Amino acid sequence: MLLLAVLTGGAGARATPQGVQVIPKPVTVTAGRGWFSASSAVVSVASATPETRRIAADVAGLLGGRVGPGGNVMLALGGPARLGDEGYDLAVTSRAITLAARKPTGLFHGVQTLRQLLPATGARRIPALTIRDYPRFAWRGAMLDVARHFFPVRDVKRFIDLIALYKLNRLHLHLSDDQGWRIAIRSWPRLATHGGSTEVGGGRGGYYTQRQYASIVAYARSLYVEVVPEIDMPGHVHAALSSYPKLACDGKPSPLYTGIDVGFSSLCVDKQLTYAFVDDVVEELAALTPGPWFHIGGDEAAATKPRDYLRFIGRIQRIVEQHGKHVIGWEEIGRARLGPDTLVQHWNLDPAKTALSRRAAEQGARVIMSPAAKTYLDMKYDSSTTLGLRWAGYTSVRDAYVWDPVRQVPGVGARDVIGVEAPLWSETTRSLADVEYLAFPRLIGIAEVGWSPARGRSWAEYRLRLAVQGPRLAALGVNFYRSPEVPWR
Ligand code: IFG
Repeated sequence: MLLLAVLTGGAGARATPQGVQVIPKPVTVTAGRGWFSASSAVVSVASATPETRRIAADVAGLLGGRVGPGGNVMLALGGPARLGDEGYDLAVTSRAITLAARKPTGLFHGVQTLRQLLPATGARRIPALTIRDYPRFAWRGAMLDVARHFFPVRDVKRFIDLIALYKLNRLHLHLSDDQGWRIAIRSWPRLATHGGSTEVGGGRGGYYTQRQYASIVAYARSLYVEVVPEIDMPGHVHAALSSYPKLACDGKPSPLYTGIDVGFSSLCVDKQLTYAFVDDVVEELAALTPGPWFHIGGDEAAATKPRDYLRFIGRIQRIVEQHGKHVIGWEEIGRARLGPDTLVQHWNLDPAKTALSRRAAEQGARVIMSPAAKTYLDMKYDSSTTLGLRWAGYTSVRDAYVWDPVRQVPGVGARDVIGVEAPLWSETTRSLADVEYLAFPRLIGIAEVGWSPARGRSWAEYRLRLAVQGPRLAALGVNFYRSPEVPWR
């Protein structure tokens, strides 16, 4: 037993049976005997609702079987409180599969595990085992910057498909910035028609109609991903000012901007019009967003006087709350007095700025960890990476995996951290292929950081499991970076 304990990374750790290479690593995996042959699968659901029936149909599709009564694959709602809303119990024997969870979300996550227990190619069979699994953090997200470069609906839905495979449950859409405004607002139509008409490098840009945005939100929800919209304020607003010069303090018209500088634009804090504008935008976007959060940005407001920044952030928090949403902001909003249930997003390298996450936590806010040196997917992998930036340093596949969210910012500990999120800023990514190259495989490791227990996680063990994802990503046509750090299968 001692030898086994040593081999499996610590006394009492359960052996991960050979061949179980799931990412995120489940909380407990116990090997069984034999294999379940998927060819004879009939999937039944004990607590039939439209939602659980849809999941049953997904499982039938996955196993190449059919849905029917009295089957050998049983889905059921129920289970111990320990599973929470997102966890599941999975049992596979040579004769049957049972998957139980307290909520459909948990069943969905169990299905993602089943997907990975089936080989990418070859015999449709699953090793007998039992798994009890549930996430360490509630917030496990990715951010797509659709403002610097615009990505059409089909690209966003493809990105959602991929993040859902790894049990991520939040998609933060960075919908506005200096270079583009990407969501139609009926009461301020030029925001999209003018503000969305170009992008970094001068391309044709684009924007989502409200119907298209609603379809992205609905699609994400069908994969148990909640969309978080961001309208970045008071900085990062040049596209809005170019669309409506009266929003600028000097009221002067300005051409659209297609470069990649930051920190040069600001809404006019002194004008009442500014708050009417914010109220109209938040009202329309909040009505299209069933999720409880609205991200107000708040980063890099170098063109806003500090005193004005505090006043502005104070006022727009109330506007967001009046429209029934909880505020999220980049950690700079920690300078202001924060309302209840606020989330702040840590990203900076500079300790003077990361201290703002601590100040926010001291006010009761919870922190989404997006440390730039670990999670910024637009950072180059290494000097050979043509895409991406490097202001936060090179970020290898290993760098994106070997970190703990509760040990990043002094004074921001386990009780303050709600989870993790990996931003992909699109200054240098012009296509979905570019996005996939920078996001994969680093986003897979960040998904494990957000889901799996800290104890027992190690790069030496993880990189072998990641290697097995290679054929799966290839089969899905994902343009992932075959990092030399990983012994790809
Ligand atoms: N910082 C800016 C982003 C983007 C990024 C690129 C934040 C919160 C650098 N703000 O990250 O708009 O330009 O890596």
